[in-house]
Amino acid sequence: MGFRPDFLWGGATAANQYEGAWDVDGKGPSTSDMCTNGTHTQPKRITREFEEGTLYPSREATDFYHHYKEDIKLFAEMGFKVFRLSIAWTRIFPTGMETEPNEAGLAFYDKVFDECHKYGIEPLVTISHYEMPYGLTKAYNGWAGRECIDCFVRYCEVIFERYKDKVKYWLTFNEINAGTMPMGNFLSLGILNEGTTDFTNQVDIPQLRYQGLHHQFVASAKAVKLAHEKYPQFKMGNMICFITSYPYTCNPDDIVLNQQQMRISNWYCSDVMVRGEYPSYAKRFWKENNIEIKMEPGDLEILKEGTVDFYTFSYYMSNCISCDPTAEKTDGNIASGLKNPYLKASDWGWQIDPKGLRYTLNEIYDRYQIPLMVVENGLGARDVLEPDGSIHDSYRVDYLRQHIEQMREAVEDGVDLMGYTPWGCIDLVSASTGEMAKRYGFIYVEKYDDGTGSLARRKKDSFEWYKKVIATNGEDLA
Ligand code: BGP
Repeated sequence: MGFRPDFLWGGATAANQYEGAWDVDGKGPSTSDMCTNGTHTQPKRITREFEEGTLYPSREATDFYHHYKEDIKLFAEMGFKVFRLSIAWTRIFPTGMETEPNEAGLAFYDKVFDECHKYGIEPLVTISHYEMPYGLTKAYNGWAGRECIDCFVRYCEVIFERYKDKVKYWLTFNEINAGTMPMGNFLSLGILNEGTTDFTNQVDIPQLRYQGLHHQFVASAKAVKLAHEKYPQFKMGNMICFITSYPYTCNPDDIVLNQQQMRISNWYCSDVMVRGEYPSYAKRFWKENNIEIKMEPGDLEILKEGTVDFYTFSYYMSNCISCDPTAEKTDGNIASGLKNPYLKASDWGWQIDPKGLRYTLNEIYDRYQIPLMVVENGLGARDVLEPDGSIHDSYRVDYLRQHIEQMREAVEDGVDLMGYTPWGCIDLVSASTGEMAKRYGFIYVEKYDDGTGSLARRKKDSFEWYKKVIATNGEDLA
């Protein structure tokens, strides 16, 4: 027993947090380019126009655009079998509405994929990871507009055809279920309602969010169907931000409340994408929340025809759900939850729960029985760059070790697990706060919250550790 011999060890990144070069070679502004930086306590802002003198961390990020050769070489040195990255939609279609793609943008990813293959690294591509053309926000209020479906499908047609011999694994939308949470408005759906300024406190119209999600489901299913018909070698996946929650007590009210929470925030999207239809509980949820999904003839058929081949998810933390309004709260990934007295939390209040990963893998596999992949996991922490250039991140090694141990338990429980790509394998900008100080990487990048830094890369202690983990296929975690 143990991880399968062809287990896909690697790391994960996203264009909007890593690439930089936000206006280079014809790239258009994306939704993430409109976000300022923030901190744990000071929310980042969404600006409608660029403000002179304001720092936009995605603009330069950690500049993969000009460092891709160096970075992929370092990934290869760790022994990566797979590298998860996303394509910036705005490099290919700067406003999202062009009919012809931007050749310079396409050429960049050709070089990146060629570089990966040089080292035998398989790219795993997220088609839209927390960014879309800001032009689509201005024109249609993002995914609230049905027009985005055709724009997305056109984008997929172009990249599928261009990279058909270079990319086999594709994920349509990063953490698509972010759209079930208010923060997902701009982050994941490009919806910017009148009055929104703060990223963490957006003006929320659930009707628009769930309608936007419907459009994403249809767009995703169309892309999957196209891939299956034209490119049988492709493997198409969904991607869910899995926020495992537990009932705070055995009070049946807590149990039922938690079931509802798990359904809407975790299962709703994957039930559609894996089973090809809305779940039985959707109708009541829509009714009780005054949501009316407008569908066009053929939508339900498309959902049926475009189901994914494998299920991927991010897992960082868990939280608790209670009907007691006085229960103590804590922060978390995209949404906050209740404090679990049995768990410790990161400096950003995300509760660390390795066993929750085993539990989650089993729950997902029981439900769908298709191959799974953990495409994000990791510890956001403040690293210290020592005067001699070393970074001693034993806390990160502890976190990852405990999660890999629990993945192995899940494999022994019978879960079909394809691979593991820890988040931010090289330091990049935080999605929730826009900070550089919240680091996840095996590789440190000299870039700081005030926008300064040489962008030099340095190996952290976790680099050598992860290299050994991969070399032993997860046997040696010491
Ligand atoms: C996930 C996102 C990533 C990423 C990660 C860590 O939700 O898919 O884009 O950034 O979380 O979150 P943060 O950067 O907020 O620490």
